[in-house]
Amino acid sequence: MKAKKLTGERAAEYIKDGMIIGLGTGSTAYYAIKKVGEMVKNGLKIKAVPTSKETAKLAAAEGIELVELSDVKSLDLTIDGADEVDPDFNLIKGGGGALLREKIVASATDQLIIVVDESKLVEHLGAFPLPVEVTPFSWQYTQQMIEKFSCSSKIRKENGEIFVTDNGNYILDCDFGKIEDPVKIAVELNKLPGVVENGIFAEMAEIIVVGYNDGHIEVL
Ligand code: ABF
Repeated sequence: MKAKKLTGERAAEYIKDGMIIGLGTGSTAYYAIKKVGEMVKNGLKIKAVPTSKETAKLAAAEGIELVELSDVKSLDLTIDGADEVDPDFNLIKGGGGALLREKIVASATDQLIIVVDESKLVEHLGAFPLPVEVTPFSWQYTQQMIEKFSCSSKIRKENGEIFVTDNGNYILDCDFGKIEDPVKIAVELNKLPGVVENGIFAEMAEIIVVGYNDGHIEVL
């Protein structure tokens, strides 16, 4: 918990007056949002695009002014979490179910800052099952197509029911084992008609802020 808090707060230091920023989703991004709320109360003038309904609610409660991505040309920076980070800063995201809006916001941002605790740093992506957002229509057929890429997959459930994303879609959590070529898999998956988006964020992150359990922070 301490590592997440220190990491989220350290990332918020990159935010300057007048910026338009993206706000991520997850328990580490939570601390960044709380810190931004404190900075806004102390006079910081920013606008923010949330990456989930949950983040929108939290940010609004902190007094952060929210805008639609379509109302701004681009974002100066986005602070978001991740489930895995490899040495090339490729990410697996989507454990929180917000990957589609997170990737749209990340693609519109000049500087993507990822906040993680040390447990998220990996040599190769893949130990964490890759979340893939699919349309409810024909999701079992889409699942069969995805599994042709030598993976096993499970439909994500919450309280026994199929989990529905903020966008009304489903998520398949796909176990590829060690992912040797994340860029290739990300491209191939998105060619499948029933796939909306996948949780590989390849070559998008600029800065990784890592929090360690002993309390120290590293900026990669
Ligand atoms: C979010 O952060 C998701 O993409 C990811 O699943 C989640 C993980 O964050 P944390 O471990 O900080 O809750 O952006």
